[in-house]
Amino acid sequence: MFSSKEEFKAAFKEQLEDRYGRTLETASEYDTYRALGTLIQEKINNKWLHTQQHYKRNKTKQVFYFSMEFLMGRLLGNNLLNMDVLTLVEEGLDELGLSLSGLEEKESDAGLGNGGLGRLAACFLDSLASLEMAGHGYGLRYKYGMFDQHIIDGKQVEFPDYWLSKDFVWEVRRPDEAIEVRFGGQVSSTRDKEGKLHFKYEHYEPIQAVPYDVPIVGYKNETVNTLRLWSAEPSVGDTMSRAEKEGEFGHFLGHKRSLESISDFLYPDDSTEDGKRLRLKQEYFLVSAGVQSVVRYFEKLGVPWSSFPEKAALHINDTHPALVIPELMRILMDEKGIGWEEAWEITRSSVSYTNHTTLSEALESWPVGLVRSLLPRIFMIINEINERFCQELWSTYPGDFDRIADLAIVADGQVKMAHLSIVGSHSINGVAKLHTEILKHREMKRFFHTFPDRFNNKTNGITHRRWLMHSNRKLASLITETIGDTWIHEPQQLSRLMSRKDDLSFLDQLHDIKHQNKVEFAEWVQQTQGITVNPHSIFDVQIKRLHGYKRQLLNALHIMHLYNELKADPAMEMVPRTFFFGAKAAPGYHFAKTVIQLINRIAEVVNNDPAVNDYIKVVFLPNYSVSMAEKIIPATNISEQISMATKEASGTGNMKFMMNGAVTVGTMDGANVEIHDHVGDDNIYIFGLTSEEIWEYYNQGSYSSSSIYHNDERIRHILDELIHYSPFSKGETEFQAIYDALVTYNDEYFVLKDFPDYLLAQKKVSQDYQRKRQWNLKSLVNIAQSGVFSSDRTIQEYAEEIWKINRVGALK
Ligand code: 26V
Repeated sequence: MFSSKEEFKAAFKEQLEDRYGRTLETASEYDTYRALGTLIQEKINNKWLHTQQHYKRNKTKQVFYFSMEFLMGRLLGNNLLNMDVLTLVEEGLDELGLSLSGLEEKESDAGLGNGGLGRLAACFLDSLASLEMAGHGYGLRYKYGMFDQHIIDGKQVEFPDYWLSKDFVWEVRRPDEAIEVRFGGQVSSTRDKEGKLHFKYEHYEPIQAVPYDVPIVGYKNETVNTLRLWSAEPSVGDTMSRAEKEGEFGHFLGHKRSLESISDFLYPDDSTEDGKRLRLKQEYFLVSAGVQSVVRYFEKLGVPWSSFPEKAALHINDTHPALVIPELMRILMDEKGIGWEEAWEITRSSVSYTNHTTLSEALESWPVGLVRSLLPRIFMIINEINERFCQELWSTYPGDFDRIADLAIVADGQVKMAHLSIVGSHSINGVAKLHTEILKHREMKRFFHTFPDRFNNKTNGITHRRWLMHSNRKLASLITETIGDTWIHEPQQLSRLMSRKDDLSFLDQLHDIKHQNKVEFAEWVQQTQGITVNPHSIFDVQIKRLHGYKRQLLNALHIMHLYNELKADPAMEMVPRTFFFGAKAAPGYHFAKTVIQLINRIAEVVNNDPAVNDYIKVVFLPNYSVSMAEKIIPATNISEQISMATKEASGTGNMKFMMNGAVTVGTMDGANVEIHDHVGDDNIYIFGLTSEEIWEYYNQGSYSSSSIYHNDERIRHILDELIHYSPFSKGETEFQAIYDALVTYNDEYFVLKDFPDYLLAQKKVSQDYQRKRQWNLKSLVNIAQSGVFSSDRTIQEYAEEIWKINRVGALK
């Protein structure tokens, strides 16, 4: 790398001049960002090449993590950190009169994901490389990532995120490794002399999948893995012949456009599955390109097919890439001549599946007609998998029609992707203990009964390199000064901070860092939003997708209640609080959009009322993203994790906040349960119904939100303000839908039921926050106990128990 600052500065200037034709004086900030990025990329390339060679030479088993989403965020800072040149580069730039953080802001966020599932994939890649494990990501190179959210007149408006309009300096296009993916057409079969069936696939539409590789740099080691993003392009031969046949350039261009559209954009809806043809095309495009490239690599190793599972693990991130199963079967049988039984054994032993949601509306199923016409051969294979599976069930549970219909992969004219994923893999995991228990004993109960050994838990994690070392450098330095740096490689060593629990000066230092982070964040809010916030107020933050079950509405109703209280009693004592929200709603999710509108209306009312705005402020931060999360999390006091119990599979934001010393207000849901186990009752504010209580209400059918409305004066007051004339409704009817959901349609997510308990928890927060020492101790305990939520722990578990891979060890 660079042996000194001087060497770096010289190389940097040379890069700027030779590659971009600019000098320090004439370069724009973007030029300097690009020069720095490409310079670092060149340094990475060497390690990248060596890592690949090492894997090949040693025939190392490799993990291929198939995911429709990789929410990478920015890579510059992370790569500098992992290459161990962050400080050197920062100081070098400083001497040249440039600020690293300024340059970092020039990089666009790679927002190729919706939320938790996509960000988890990104954290996993960082951990795999940092643990010196051979694991790569396979995804799509969407031209447009997650939409840009603007708030106009208090409402969400979506704009396309053309993130590639600026060069993505980290990618390397590899046209020579392009792969053909086939859609449509017909399949015919013939029998040879031995009676073996052969399938012929004709009249299909070929599309080229061109890989763009992004290096994934391990922390201070020699490992550089690959995130391979596939982009759709017309197949050259096919377009030439079409142009000739049709003799018309216009047709040719139209055709080219329609092919390329496959990797055009990320579907921005993570709440409902709506069976769009283009989405299925995207899924198969990723899967087919990915599996073919794995097979191509495997064949070069020159080992027998039966050892495929010892050389490759194919992991599917939710059911979106579940077609990996029939695609691998197709290649093994149709292209490599392997018989069904052996192909099935190889496939099942190689594939593993993570489930990320139990929400039935998000479970994927595809109409049979669509799968058959778009993927005729794949459909035949899925049917055969289904037939054989149902036969097996019949011999285990003879006559149990109900069970077989319930478990079938193809039923009611639909292909059920979760069923395909379970039947075709050797491991199925949930993402937090509670979630896995719900899968085993409720949502997938019958499958668990059939395949008990396949189910296991892998509680999610987050990379402490991005989410602590890079985003909160002051805190990371204090930790290292206090307990040394072993925690960096073994994050569970953070628990050694507990030895400082009675050390007042240490607790003060923690407090000071939090305060400085709040001041910096407040400045950013002032500059970007034009809102003045008081850094001495409690920073109370809810940042995540907007969804009914996540209950941003509960938070909003709490603020309305505080407002009402302060208006009724201006002398009321209140600890000042600033409520921050960041949330995108799926474009077609009207209810979620109405909640965004309500939050913005509350902000308008509260922030403009001098009678309250010394005590309460509300800030809706538009266009929440990975890089915004990195700014706000270090400045947070209260982490809102208030989903209705049973609904949030895990949550990972909860872990990021904890690691940065925020205290959680949360329900016993997802990984909150495990956070509570680790920090204990005194260091988390748990409220609300438990999962058991919720099931009890379901069983009894005994929940009545309207009786709560009628009996709780506070709730009635707030809800009436939504529909009658009030500062919040301004006499308009837009919030009627919220009132109806809560009162008329019996409050699907138990918002009203949990409201009183939530209020009590928040009261306690305000009281406790004033006792500075105790509060700092809570913050300390959260940091000290957060090590277990590093994705390094999660990845070690996947590696040992699912993928059966080891650390590769130092590459030389
Ligand atoms: C769902 C769908 C439905 C079909 C159409 C496209 C689409 C795209 C994304 C999704 C994702 C829903 C699943 C998800 O993001 N789950 C979240 O996963 C996190 C990581 O495991 C976990 O922490 C969150 O609790 C869980 O909601």
